[in-house]
Amino acid sequence: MADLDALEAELRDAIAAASDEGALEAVRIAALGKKGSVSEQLKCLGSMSPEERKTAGPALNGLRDRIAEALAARKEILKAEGIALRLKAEAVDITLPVRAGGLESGRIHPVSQVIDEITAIFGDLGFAVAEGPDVETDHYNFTALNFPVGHPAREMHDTFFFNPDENGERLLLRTHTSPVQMRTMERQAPPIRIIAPGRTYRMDSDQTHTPMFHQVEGLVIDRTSHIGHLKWLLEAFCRAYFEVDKVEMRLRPSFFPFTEPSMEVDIRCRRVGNEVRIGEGDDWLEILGCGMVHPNVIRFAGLDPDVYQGFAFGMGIDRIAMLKYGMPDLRAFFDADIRWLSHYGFRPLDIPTLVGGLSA
Ligand code: 2NL
Repeated sequence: MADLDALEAELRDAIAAASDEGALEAVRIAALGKKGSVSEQLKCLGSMSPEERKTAGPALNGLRDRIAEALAARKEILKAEGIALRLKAEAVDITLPVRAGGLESGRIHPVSQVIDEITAIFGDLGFAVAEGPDVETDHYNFTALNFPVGHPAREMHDTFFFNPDENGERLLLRTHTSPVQMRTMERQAPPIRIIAPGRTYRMDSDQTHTPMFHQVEGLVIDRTSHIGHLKWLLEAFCRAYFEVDKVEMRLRPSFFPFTEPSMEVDIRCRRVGNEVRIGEGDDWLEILGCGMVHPNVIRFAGLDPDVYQGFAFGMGIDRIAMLKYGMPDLRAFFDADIRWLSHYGFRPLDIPTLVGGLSA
């Protein structure tokens, strides 16, 4: 019989030296496998005398058990090490910082910028922002706004209609944001001070018209607001929006079904190329329409026109964006050309505020 102590020491060295589970398995086969060094010794037991076997048996069985134990222990260690190695190799560093300049490459679209500017101005004056659906009913887009059925004013809007339902009623794409004001009047009690910016749609497409465009309307309803307040408000708005100390305004009589009297507002300007200088020069620039809310509209909203009155105004956002920022072509607004946006767009963190400045 071989020197069992020497064999055990040799096997323990081999187990300790095995650097992965494959190498360890090779050591196990070499020791405890069918033809392994320990197994070969165990085979010798058969040819021993009972006397010899009495001491050799327990010694060999003990060796086999200790080696099996050492193999199992080493296997546990290698398994843990393997997992640790994989975790390290497959780790994803979720703490990676944002690439330098990432925020700088995005741009705010001029329409969004101008909506934010208008919101900052009217927000400061105590107005809330109201929203409503783009897909409207004939009632909210026309009837409730005092467009009589069959009235030519309905045709003026070049409306996109959906197919009629079984009752013959047609939904439509709103042609102005006035339905939002109507819905707000129905929902909340006066005093009401809101602006309604958003997308509007008309079947119109040329150099100065796109089928989808943007409007903002304002509405004030209480017991005493009058044209004097309206005029002051619009002047304050124009000064703030065009970022000038003075504007000169001109009110011209006009017609809208939902206001009476109705007016169009021009401001004094000088044109220099694509840009307009506000408050100087000999030109007049038409910038919005307004008026006192028609008693029929107040009544349609469920309010008593002998108690409540107010005014409303509306303007084209795309148009006043072009005027302020000197953009020559309206259609570029909706071409989704990244070069145009890089040129005319605004930096995301330059959020318009009255104290910080509307446009940086
Ligand atoms: C324009 C003129 C205007 C209104 C919009 C309005 C809304 C309600 C009641 C009364 Cl619910 N009026 N809106 C009033 C006057 C003019 O828009 O030129 N927009 C581009």
